[in-house]
Amino acid sequence: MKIDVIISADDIKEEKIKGKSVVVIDILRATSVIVTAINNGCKKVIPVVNVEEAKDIAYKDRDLYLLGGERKALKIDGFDFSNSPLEYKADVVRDKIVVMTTTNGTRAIKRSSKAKNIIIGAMLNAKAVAKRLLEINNDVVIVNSGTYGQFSIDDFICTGYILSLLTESTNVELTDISTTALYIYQQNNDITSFIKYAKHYNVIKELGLFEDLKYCTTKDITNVVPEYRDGEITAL
Ligand code: 3SL
Ligand code: MG
Repeated sequence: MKIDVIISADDIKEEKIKGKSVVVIDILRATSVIVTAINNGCKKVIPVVNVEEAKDIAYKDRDLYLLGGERKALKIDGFDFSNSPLEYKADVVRDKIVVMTTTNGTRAIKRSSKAKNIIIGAMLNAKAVAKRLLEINNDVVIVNSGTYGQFSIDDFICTGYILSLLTESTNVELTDISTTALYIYQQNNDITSFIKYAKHYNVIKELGLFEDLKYCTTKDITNVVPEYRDGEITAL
């Protein structure tokens, strides 16, 4: 199994992901939201790029669809939820469809559409994601959503964690960037201390969202592995 890493949504190229199994990661906070919503019984998540597109879908049936996401890390006008995973509780998302637009995470998912499989990964479900990749047994590209086209430490350390799980269980061929992600994780097992260097960690902290940071950096609280297919994210 060959494993490569892409460092931001802007760096996704068709030739790098075509036929590969992609894992999209945006631990702060889009993929943590998706994993949480699906884990809490949401029927599906529809990621879209624009706010207007999201509203057009949701306004077809406001009882069924919920609008979630952010711009500049804040709730969007007229939306039901911000991009805080803690808002996506079972009593509000069960049997609903979440239409979601975020700055980096949902864009990374949409831009990965030429991959063979698109798995949604976070710290919250990292072990389950690694297990699924072993089952699929295809070459892997871990797409870090990054932040505004830039490399993001938070996504990279989660990538390192998934790589550590894969290398424990199978023979892998790593690119230099995959080796670096694995090494950084191995040297910084206490990810909570290391992640504090991430710019976006500090953006969320300045908004007072400490509980989001604590939650999004928690390892393996669920076995749910959401997959994006035909425009929708569901649990397999
Ligand atoms: O860019 C994204 O997709 C978001 O997850 C960013 S934020 O953490 O909600 O600001
Ligand atoms: Mg992010």
